[in-house]
Amino acid sequence: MHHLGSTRSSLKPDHLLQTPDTFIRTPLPGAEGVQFVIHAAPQLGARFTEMTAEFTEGGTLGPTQAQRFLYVLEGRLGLTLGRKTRALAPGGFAYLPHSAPHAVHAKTAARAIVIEKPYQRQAGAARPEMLFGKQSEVPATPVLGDESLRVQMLLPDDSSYDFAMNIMTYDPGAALPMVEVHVMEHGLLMLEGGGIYRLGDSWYSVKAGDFIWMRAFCPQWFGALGKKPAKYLIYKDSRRHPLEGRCA
Ligand code: UGY
Ligand code: MN
Repeated sequence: MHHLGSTRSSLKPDHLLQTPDTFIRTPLPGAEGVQFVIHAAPQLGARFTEMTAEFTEGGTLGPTQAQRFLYVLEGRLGLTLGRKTRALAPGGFAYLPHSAPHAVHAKTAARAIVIEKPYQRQAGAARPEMLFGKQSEVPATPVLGDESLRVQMLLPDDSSYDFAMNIMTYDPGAALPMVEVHVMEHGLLMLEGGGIYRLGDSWYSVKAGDFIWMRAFCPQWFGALGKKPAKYLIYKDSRRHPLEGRCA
């Protein structure tokens, strides 16, 4: 089926909307039986990487020097940590601090979001701990008192961690209360439902499966449309001074 050159995907200096019809898969070193869709990377201007790892049954992913966050979208993964193995099913997630020895293997064909970021140390902050969880067990809090817009914080909100991973859920018709413009950058995967995303001076219809990258200070707003809630998984860097690492 030809799309005659049309797509909802769009790349602008301050954002990327990457829709599944434009995904290109690639193998990467350190993984066997895994194809990656790279959504965000330094080549784009991002200071982290975000990809979807598509595992065949038995596929493996080795360790990384950076911090790594895994979120299972489909299928079952096993995470080997020394002699222990942890199982991750859809909605299951893991945070692995930088250089944490581990390996991932697919118990079934599986898809997972993989985020990697070089760790920014902060004087006085404790080292971040390895962490595991299930999306369904993380409490949801109304955003600024709005019960129709809820946030689940998957990582602890303390200065050991230099990024946040949140799930935001919008009931149909719910919207961000303001256009946000902030120093943090975002990587966002639409998990369910859809709506309208404002990015810079552009408005896009977006739906489950779409990926969005927002550069620091990209004006952003979302309103949910349709008959079921819209849900997205969102990365943002956090709790570090903007000049950190930039002074000699
Ligand atoms: O936490 C955030 O910055 C979030 N509210 N941004 C967003 O959803 N685009
Ligand atoms: Mn934001």
